Formats: sequence, structure tokens, C-alpha cells
Amino acid sequence: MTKRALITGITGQDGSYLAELLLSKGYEVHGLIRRASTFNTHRIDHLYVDPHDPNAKLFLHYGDLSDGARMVTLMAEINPDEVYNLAAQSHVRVSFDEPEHTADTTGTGTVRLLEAVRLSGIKTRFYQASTSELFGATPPPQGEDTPFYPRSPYGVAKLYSYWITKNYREAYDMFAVNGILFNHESPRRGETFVTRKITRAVARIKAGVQKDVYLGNLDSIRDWGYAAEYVEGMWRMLQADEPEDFVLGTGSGITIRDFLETSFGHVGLDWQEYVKFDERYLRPTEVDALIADPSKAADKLGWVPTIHGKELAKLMVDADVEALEKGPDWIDTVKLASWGTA
Ligand code: NDP
Ligand code: GDR
Repeated sequence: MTKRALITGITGQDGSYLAELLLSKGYEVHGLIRRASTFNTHRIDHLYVDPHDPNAKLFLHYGDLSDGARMVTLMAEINPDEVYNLAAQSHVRVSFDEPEHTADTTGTGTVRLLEAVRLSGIKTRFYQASTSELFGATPPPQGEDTPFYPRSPYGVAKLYSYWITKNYREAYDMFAVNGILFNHESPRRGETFVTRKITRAVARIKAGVQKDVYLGNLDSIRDWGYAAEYVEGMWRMLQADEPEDFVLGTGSGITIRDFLETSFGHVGLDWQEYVKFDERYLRPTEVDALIADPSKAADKLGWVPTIHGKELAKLMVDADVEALEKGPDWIDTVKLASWGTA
């Protein structure tokens, strides 16, 4: 029997890796996409097969997490065995600019999807993309039992999603789980998250098409892993016998400064000559240090990541150097990014 999965956020970093993984396992994959005036499917274009082709296994549906009725019709239409809720306004800095929108998408969006599962009466397993941002001000190491203390509108919205997922599990006996994932990155990471902003800048500075890069706080510590490995952990959570929440992370953390040193050093440059400070990139409240205790996932899911922060920095720099060699971007996303606060 072919399994069917629905992925919200399929056009994002994680959605694209998860779609690849599930297709490789023989799933029929359905993805929710937002209508936009331009195409926003570049991360999944390589997976495209004409839906008229009998071998097509990937299907996209227009919808938005702000539209509860649409979630119900989609659930009934697709009848998925597994639902992965990855869609969110996922940028922490931007959540301070757009707190209400973030609450609506990143918070209330989750209950709309859970209600859609309940109201359509389908039997499905539900994965919620929870985050290490829930721990916020609570010092590391952070595991499943560490108290939450979110420090941004994004973190607070995700806290609601965490608890509503747990509540639906307990109230309605749903197989609904939270994956509490620490930062994970890749060459497909959005250009305004700090790792990708750095590795793109390194490639462009090395190639002589950019002079410098403006950043905010360089002291925070993050536990950075490789996104392609994390989607395997998501899938394993839904294959478990019992619905349980899991932390996924590498168990080691480095500062932004360390990431800079490794990234610039990888192409023979000294980061201190190119990095400038811009207070627009500071957050009103910062999360200083996130380092996972991923032992439960190792014990119960056999999930152990192999790529840690510094190795990841090199992998991402190599990918950005290669991408630039293939041709210039059709949009100067560095310029675009500097218009806002991200
Ligand atoms: P991205 O920002 O790359 O992707 C977010 C996805 O959500 C995109 O597909 C986006 O669509 C979609 N989306 C945003 N708003 C809506 C909406 N209102 N309705 C429908 N779809 C919407 O995030 P990541 O792939 O990095 O992360 C996936 C999830 O995991 C997110 O929920 C994030 O908060 C969470 N997370 C991420 C971590 C990380 O380190 N990457 C760590 C922990 C949790 P579009 O392409 O149209 O913008
Ligand atoms: P984060 O990732 O907030 O951890 O959220 P981000 O890469 O945005 O920031 C990490 C740290 O870098 C500092 N920083 C900067 N950040 C950005 N974006 N741009 C800058 O110029 C800059 N300069 C310094 C930040 O202050 C912060 O300390 C990510 C997202 O993917 C969330 O969706 C996810 O839940 C968490 O990871 C886990």
C-alpha cells in the first residue's frame, strides 16, 4: 500500500528535503503551496513530474495556514497517512516586526490544521515543527524536560503550537508529536538566516562581487546541524509505536564568530576584514545559547547526526562558491535582504 503524506511548508528548506526523503521511500507526497505572483517552488523544482504522468508522485495544492476551511477540504480530499506541519513565518527577527502575522501563521495555523484533521474524521499521524527557540532564556543543555522560556513572538507562537499539539494528542487520542529541532542549515537555507548570509557573502567576497557583510550579535551560541539529516528524524518520529516528543540536535554548539572564522578561513580570508556591524540585525530580546541534549532521539529512534557546525560551514561555503561559479543570481538577494531587518 502506497503511503500518502501531506507536507505544509514544502517550498521551504526542510519541506524540500522531506519531500525528497518521502519520495525515495515510495510515498505519494502532497504539498501545500501559497499562491504568489512569482514562482516560489525553486527548492522542489528538481522533483517535478508532470501530474498527468501516471508515475507522478508529487502533487501540489494551493492553500494557506490562515484559511481553516481550506485545510478541512484538503484533508478530506487527500486523506493522508502522515501530516508534517512545517509551514510557518520562521524568521525570529522578522517576528518582532510582524508579531500578529507570526502568531496567526506559526501559532494559530497549527490548531487550524489539527482541527482539520479532527473535523474531517481521517486517521493520520501528525508532526509539528517545534523548535529550540522554546527554551529561549533557559541555559543549555536543553532536552525534552527542560523548562521553556521563549524570547520572541516567534518562540511564543511556537509555544502555543507545541502545547496544542500535545493537547490534541491527549484530548482526542491523536498520534500527534512535536519534534523540538535545534538549528539546522544547508545550501538551501533561506538567505537571511545567519549561516547562509555568511556563506553566501564568503563566496561573493572571494569572487570579488561583494565588499563586506553587515551582521548583528556575534556572541550567541547555536547547535547547528545539517537539515538533510534532520528530516530523517522527523520521519522516524512518525514511525514510532507511541506518539512522543523528541529533541533533535548535534549536542555541540559554536558562536557566530566561530562560524565566521571557519567560513572565511575555508577560502583563505580573515573574517575581521569584511564583517561590519548593523544594529538593525539585533533582536530586542536575544537567545544567548542553545545546545541540545539529543540522547532520547539516539536511544529511542537511533537518530544520530554526523555533521556538526564547523563542517557544515565548509559544506555550505563550497555549495555557495559552486553556485556562484555557475552564474550570477538573477536577483541580488544580498541587496534585497539589506532593505529589511533580517
Ligand atoms: P522556511 O522558512 O524555509 O520555510 C517555511 C515554509 O512555510 C515555506 O514553505 C513557506 O512558504 C511556508 N509558509 C509560510 N507561511 C505560510 C502560510 N501562512 N501558509 C502556508 N505556508 C506558509 O523554514 P524551514 O524549512 O527552515 O523550517 C521548517 C519549519 O521548522 C518551520 O516551521 C520552522 O519554524 C521550524 N524550525 C526550523 C528550524 C531550522 O533550523 N530550520 C529549527 C526548528 C524549527 P513560502 O515558500 O511560500 O514562503
Ligand atoms: P535563529 O536563526 O534566530 O536561531 O532561528 P538566525 O540564523 O536568524 O540567527 C541565529 C543567531 O545569529 C544572530 N545574528 C544574525 N541573524 C540573522 N538572521 N541575521 C544577521 O545579520 C545576524 N547577525 C547575528 C542572531 O541574533 C541569532 O543569535 C532559526 C530559525 O530557523 C527558526 O525558525 C528556528 O526555530 C530556530 O533557528 C531554531
